[in-house]
Amino acid sequence: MKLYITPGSPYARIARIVVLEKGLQSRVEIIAAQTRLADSPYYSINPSGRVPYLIRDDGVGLEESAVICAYLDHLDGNPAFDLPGGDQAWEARRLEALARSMLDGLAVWSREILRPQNERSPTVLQHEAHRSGRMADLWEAEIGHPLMRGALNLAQITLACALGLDARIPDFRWRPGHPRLSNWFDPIAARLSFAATAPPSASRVSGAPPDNASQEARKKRRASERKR
Ligand SMILES: N[C@@H](CCC(=O)N[C@@H](CS)C(=O)NCC(=O)O)C(=O)O
Repeated sequence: MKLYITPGSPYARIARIVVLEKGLQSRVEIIAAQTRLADSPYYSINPSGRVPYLIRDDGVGLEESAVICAYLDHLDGNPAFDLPGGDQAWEARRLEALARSMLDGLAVWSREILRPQNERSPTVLQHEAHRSGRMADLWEAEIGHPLMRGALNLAQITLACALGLDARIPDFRWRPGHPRLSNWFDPIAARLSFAATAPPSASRVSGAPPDNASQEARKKRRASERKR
């Protein structure tokens, strides 16, 4: 199978984490796709141009991280990430939807800061910054839920991938004021599957326009190097 990803995509990261958690590394080849590029050769593989995208062994392609994760999880006939039984299923759905809602907002924010500075919308940036603050408050209250504490599930993976976007969004500083969320995140981020899929920081993203602050810092560094 082939799993198309980009190193910074949190949705692709969710699928990559499932590959590692399920021990599917030898069956799934991870391929970096070129997204958001006019005439990218990737569009002939996946016309939507989005990642993650899984090409199964029978050649059929699957979109959507949730669908891909469910498919990968069921390959061995022993799924680890299915919904729990009874009323807990609704709780699991509710929590996963909340995590995805936070992630969706952060994905918009991270996309916006990758645009050239003169194309970034201050309205969008502010809207997403405020949304992320409200969602961090909400999760500070929800993080004690038993489903967020027990065996790894998709709500936990999705929330951790959302919080991990602080590597890509310098202004997404969710830790202050959220000690319970912070304590929850650290051990999950230390898991092998999370550490191995951590996104590159925003400044290392190829083609990412440097923001004013880092441009200023770079100018100062060059000036002081010239003086030496
Ligand atoms: N709902 C989708 C979202 C996938 C998505 O938006 N992926 C982004 C990367 S984070 C993408 O491929 N963007 C490229 C584009 O929009 O052309 C999922 O869960 O897989």
